Amino acid sequence: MGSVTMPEAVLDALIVGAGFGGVYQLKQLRDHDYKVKLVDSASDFGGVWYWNRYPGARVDSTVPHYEFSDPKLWKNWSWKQRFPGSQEIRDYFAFVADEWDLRKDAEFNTFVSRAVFDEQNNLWQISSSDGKEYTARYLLLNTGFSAKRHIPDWKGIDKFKGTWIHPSYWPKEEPDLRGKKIAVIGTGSTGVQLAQELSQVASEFVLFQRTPNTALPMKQINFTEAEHIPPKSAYSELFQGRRDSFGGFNFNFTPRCTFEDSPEQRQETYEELWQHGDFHFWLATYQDMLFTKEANKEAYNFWKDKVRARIPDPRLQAILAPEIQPHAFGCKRISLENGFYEIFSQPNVSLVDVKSTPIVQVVEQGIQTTEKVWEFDYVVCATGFDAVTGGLLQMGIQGKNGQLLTDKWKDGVKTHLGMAVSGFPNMFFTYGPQAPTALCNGPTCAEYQGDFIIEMMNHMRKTGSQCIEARPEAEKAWGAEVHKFAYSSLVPETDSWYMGTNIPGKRREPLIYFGGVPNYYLSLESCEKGGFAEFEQS
Ligand code: N01
Repeated sequence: MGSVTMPEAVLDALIVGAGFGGVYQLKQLRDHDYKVKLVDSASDFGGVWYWNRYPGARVDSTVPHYEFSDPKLWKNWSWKQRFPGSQEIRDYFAFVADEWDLRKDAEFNTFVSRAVFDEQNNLWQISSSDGKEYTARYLLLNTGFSAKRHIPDWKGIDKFKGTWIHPSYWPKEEPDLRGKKIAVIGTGSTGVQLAQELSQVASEFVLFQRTPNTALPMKQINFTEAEHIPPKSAYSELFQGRRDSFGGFNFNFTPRCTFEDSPEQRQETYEELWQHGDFHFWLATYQDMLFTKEANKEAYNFWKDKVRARIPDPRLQAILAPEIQPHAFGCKRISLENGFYEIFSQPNVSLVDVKSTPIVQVVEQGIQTTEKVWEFDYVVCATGFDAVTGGLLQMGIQGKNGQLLTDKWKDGVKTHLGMAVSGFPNMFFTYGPQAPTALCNGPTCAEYQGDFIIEMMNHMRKTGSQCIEARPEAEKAWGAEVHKFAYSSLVPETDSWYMGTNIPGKRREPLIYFGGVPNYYLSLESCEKGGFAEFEQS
């Protein structure tokens, strides 16, 4: 490493996490001659897709945006569907691991339980829960936003005689669910996908909903060998275009405000977005939809009418698509559905509105609400994650002066560029708090943030420096930027994991950078061009 020599056992970087972020960094850092190792608590590559094996699990970002931009990969890989299922994504990761020859530098079944910064030597001392030790100049955390599951502390879960499952711990040996009584609690992306599948095999299927999802039609497409959409000849341009799109895809908000159009034009625009499927009715709609209540309500009303037309029972209409808007449309994660609203017309399906009949406790036979005891063989608890920060905070990270990351963030998350923290030198994370994260297509974020980290490490190697740390004033300015974008929108008014409100007691604050990929990209670029002066280097 330039003028700095390190003992043989010391790594230039330890990467934690084998999803898109970690895999990209492993490949790139090795190509730049860094000594690097990747660890993950799972048994293979895939990150969140290693864990998400529940029936119906599929990505709701389209390919080819949802893959790496390296032509060596995409020229030799063809997807079967526009929105691939989780097994196909795991197959993709296996293919990438072979093509990029990643396995020799990966250690699995390794959960990082402690990481301490050694100020004397500017090195991270990292240990795993099974006693392995690593020493690395850089600690690169790619643990994603859903590494820590959330199960509400209902009384009696241990008393349930059936099988209780959190979907991201889906049993590897597939349970035989045919003819069983099954509950799904939660109507996030996971709950919606599970409901679509499990309602087809269960003798009785019950969905427990607290908040309606405002799901949009996915419009899945099956590809054939001959018809891969878009054609591969368009890929290079398409990958290039991701940086100009708010969500890191290839589309942007319609550059008009809702009421600039006549009612007829508006209906036409909405209809077109609707027919396109994907996230177009959310992230390609009128540019004021996420910012003004009237525009937001107009979009909600269109959604509500479309959905109600698919639900014959007025009682179910009122729960699934209420007359009064339940929250700002699009300010809580929207799912893409495939026949979700039709399942409620099946005789074996019930919907429980837990706002009017809350869950009281779990009992031997199933779930007791204020109304009755529901009996089940299986309860799938799709209640989400201690999202965005939980995965980082569970690793016992200790920076300068013995400060724990949990203490640093106890009065609110502080980062620079959503990737670094003052007081925690040589530590960078991707797809975490105060970055576009959940609003950005995963591989786009993995590549842009990964490139920034690699440029930063190259810069350090060139200058012969060993320690890089976000300046407190840069961190403060970034926090202000994150808040500025969030509070100009309707997002902070809406309860969701974007604001940390899904976890009882968690601080309410914007966890995501809402400025969009183009603005974020400019911030990274300007930091790089300025010689990383927003960071103290020594
Ligand atoms: O989790 P969630 P998820 N009593 O937090 C309910 C990504 N993902 O696993 O809305 C009753 O969204 C909770 O209710 P409410 C994606 O980014 C992607 O579904 O808080 N209900 C909610 O309905 C996604 O956003 C894909 O009122 C309770 C549900 O549980 C993120 O992961 C697939 C409750 C939790 O929903 C997380 O999704 C899967 C309680 N005490 C996941 N506590 C794809 O790409 C919580 N709930 C398709």
